[in-house]
Amino acid sequence: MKKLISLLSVAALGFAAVPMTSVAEEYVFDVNNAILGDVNCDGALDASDACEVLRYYVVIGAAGGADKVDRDVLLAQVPHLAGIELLGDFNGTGNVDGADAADILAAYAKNTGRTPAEISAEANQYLRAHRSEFDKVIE
Ligand SMILES: [Ca+2]
Ligand SMILES: [Ca+2]
Repeated sequence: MKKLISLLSVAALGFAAVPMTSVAEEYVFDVNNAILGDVNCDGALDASDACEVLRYYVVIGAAGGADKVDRDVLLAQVPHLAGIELLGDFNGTGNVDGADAADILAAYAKNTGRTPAEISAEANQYLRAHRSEFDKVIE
């Protein structure tokens, strides 16, 4: 049921360029309960979302811009692409970049009272856990 809601929500928003199979398998997106910046759609805004925004930003940066990156490359290297495209523009500038990641971390700190050191440790833990995926992006 959640997968169906995900599929319908994304389809209703007109994101036809996103292959539905990928969306249905990887994302649980409820448009009524979406949290801006929660790009991995796990219901919480935290350091992992900032890491995923940075991953996306690195991929589009390597391609020379969001308008130049091959869609297949994005889909292969950015597992939370639909969430990033829907919820990643945290600061409302019209594009998703490193500033959104920084602002997500700042909001996470403000919302939770965590210190920069604690948040940095969480981000490092997330990056270590997903190291093989991030290494592919950097290669
Ligand atoms: Ca999240
Ligand atoms: Ca932005």
